[in-house]
Amino acid sequence: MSELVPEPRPKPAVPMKPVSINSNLLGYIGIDTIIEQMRKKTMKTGFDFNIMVVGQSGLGKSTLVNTLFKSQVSRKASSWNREEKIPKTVEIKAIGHVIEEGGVKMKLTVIDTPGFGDQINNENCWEPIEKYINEQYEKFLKEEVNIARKKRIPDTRVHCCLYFISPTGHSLRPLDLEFMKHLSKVVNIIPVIAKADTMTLEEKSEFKQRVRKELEVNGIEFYPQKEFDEDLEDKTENDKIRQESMPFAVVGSDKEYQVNGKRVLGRKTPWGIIEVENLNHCEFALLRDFVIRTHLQDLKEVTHNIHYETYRAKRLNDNGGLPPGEGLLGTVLPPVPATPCPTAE
Ligand SMILES: Nc1nc2c(ncn2[C@@H]2O[C@H](COP(=O)(O)OP(=O)(O)O)[C@@H](O)[C@H]2O)c(=O)[nH]1
Ligand SMILES: [Mg+2]
Repeated sequence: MSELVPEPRPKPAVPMKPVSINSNLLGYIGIDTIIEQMRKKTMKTGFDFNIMVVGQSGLGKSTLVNTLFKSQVSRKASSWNREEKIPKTVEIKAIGHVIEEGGVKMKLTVIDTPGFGDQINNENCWEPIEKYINEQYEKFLKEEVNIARKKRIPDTRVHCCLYFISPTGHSLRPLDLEFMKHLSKVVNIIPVIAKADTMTLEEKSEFKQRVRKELEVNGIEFYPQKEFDEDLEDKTENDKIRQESMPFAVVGSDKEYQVNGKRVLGRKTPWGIIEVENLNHCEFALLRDFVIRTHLQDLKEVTHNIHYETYRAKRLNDNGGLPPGEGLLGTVLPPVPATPCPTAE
């Protein structure tokens, strides 16, 4: 009997080291080059990422949008130069910006919303926000069921919703609880404590603890949701975030000051400058890193696989299994395949 000799394999375009003993024995297949292939694809096409800011009027939502665009996220994007005073936000408004780093393009869109809770009757005041979120799912679904569907569907779905909490030091308002309860069913909610510079360190730490407790008691699932931890590593990492970091206490500003010879984003007070991106001063940089550096892909996946999927299933059920759209009823259409979450769109 002749000995089994592994066939010579074509040399991979990107040589990578075999990772396990098994692959050593069988010869190198090149499965691990998928990472490089995905990287190249993402570099070519780029990706969309959409953040929404929601909360009571005057909590600094519009300021934080500017902070995000002016901070290190987009220093590389030279065209951002919004110096004018922020007007009161009166409608839902999306501000988009293409940011490029290391050859990868991200189209970051921040959706600014008008404050709520100012009216005498605040009943159902989450409806316009929920409507906007669902409209984006509907747009995506319509594109998906289209016979001649685009190779890459533009993604306007809200991947993460920053919910601004007033720095009262007291309990959450019933309206906050109601609002988050409704929204957490349709979108990834990340609670943040606004204007953290108005609290002392002790107040901040106590308030963070209290908010966590109240969210738990009221059964509000914020992101990263426990039930979607995929393995022990996820669980350990996310437990720490859920039990210690949340809700991030942030400070926003779009003004720059000179500190130790460096220009920094900050708020000038009679006692000194609060540096927005300094971790000793507030948790803005922590929040930004959490959303962009460590959890961006997961936020996109949970949006696609959980929130969008729930919407899609409900929509198709309501329509007797047929894709949505009045004109489509009664027409023979191909089945709607569930698309995998686009890693490299
Ligand atoms: N102390 C403090 N004031 C802030 C902060 N962020 C924004 N502001 C101020 O709060 C006011 C309302 O801000 P704005 O961004 O329009 O709030 P929005 O209604 O939530 O969009 C403005 O005067 C801001 O300068 C912050 O982090 N700390
Ligand atoms: Mg505003």
